[in-house]
Amino acid sequence: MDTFLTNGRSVLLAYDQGLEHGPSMDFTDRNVDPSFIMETAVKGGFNGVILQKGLAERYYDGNVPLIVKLNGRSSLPKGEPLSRQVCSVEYAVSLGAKAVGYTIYLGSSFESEMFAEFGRIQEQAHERGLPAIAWVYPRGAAVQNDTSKEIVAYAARAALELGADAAKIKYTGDSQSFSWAVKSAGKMPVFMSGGPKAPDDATFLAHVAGAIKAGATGLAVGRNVWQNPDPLAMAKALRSLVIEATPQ
Ligand code: FBP
Repeated sequence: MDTFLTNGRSVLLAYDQGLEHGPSMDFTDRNVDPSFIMETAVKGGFNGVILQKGLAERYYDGNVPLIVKLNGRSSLPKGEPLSRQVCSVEYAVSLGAKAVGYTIYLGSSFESEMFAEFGRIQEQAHERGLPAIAWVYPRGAAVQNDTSKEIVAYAARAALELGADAAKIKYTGDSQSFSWAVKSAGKMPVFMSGGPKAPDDATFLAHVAGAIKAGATGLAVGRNVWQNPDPLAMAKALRSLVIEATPQ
């Protein structure tokens, strides 16, 4: 994970929502353009940018480390969530990826398929010297509350035991309960997922500060940056909280 760290911490820019949610849900005339996101990633000093392979093929310019998401789904099918592999590790490497990402819906009746696929991907990534980052999102009829202390810690632990090099998990809402998830992750770095845009910057920054206080390595955030009227100002605030506050 060293490629993605500054002072042992990291702020990653996520931009795979076009497939996950559809453009009308999240995008404006400005942020629907992947070139705008690439520019934000570089000018904002992000430690990495997360793209699906189609965006990486057409827009990745090599100016910020790349993480290619290897699986994906749309928001259209209802029922138990399953996200299958759509890009190989080898192809991600050919696009310039320095890490690969994969979403596991913990608790879905299809979780075993995602466990198995991630297991293969993790081994293939390690053979090529790349970290495999797991997005672990508890979801499906078996999950009552996807941000409870217990379920977020379960997500972190599942990632550790499945061999992830880092896990991206949802914030529980407070630092103390999130610290249980960080503890459950052992030596594996934990990244806080951004989530829908917070009502104001202060609310989001308080969550970020809480996650860092709890021991998170950083965050992988999308909407709270590129839906902000001033994405570079938000990037600066995030770097200051996550990276520049870190003791050398
Ligand atoms: P955001 O910061 O915009 O929430 O991005 C993080 C992310 O994990 C994306 O990588 C992914 O597309 C999206 O959230 C998934 O969101 P959802 O919780 O709706 O599945």
